Amino acid sequence: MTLRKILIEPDPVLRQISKPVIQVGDKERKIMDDMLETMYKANGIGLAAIQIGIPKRIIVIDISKKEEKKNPIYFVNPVIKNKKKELLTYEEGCLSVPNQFAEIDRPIECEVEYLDYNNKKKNSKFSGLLATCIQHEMDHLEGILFIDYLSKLKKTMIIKKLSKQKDKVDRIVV
Ligand code: GNR
Ligand code: NI
Repeated sequence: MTLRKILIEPDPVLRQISKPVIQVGDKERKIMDDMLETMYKANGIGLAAIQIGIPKRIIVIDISKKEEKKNPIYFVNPVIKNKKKELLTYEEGCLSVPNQFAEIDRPIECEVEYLDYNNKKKNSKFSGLLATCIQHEMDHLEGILFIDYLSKLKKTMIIKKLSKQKDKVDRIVV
């Protein structure tokens, strides 16, 4: 497994639309292994492949707590088949939008069709934090970040802050 670098907004790659995977094979499994390692290291509960610069429709999620057994879920080519009208408000964060948080409303439950780690077709229902997380990750596949749901002013302020931090880091590196 290889630790990958997580792209940070504003990075145009994060705005790309990810492409479907034809079949889940060893190449895709290696990407999922790397994504999971990278996500755990960053203390995240989900990661989309585009966040490590790979524009494929691949997501990994693990919402298990530190003291619990790890419980990774792998999603390839996920499609939402059904979602509840009822919404859940959750304070979201994103590894590509570091240290910024905002309350976002999303359907409290959703049914998702996807391919798993072994290329098996699955159809499962998810609710609560898991449903929120899946929808957050599926937005990444379309180049959407949670800050896109905020007011223009809030979004602009966050992007400005992140750009400044990035400038600083770049200067140190150079
Ligand atoms: O680690 C993460 N936490 C989180 C919290 C609330 C809603 C969504 C998330 S996903 C995020 C990791 C991430 O950026 N995934 O794309
Ligand atoms: Ni994210």
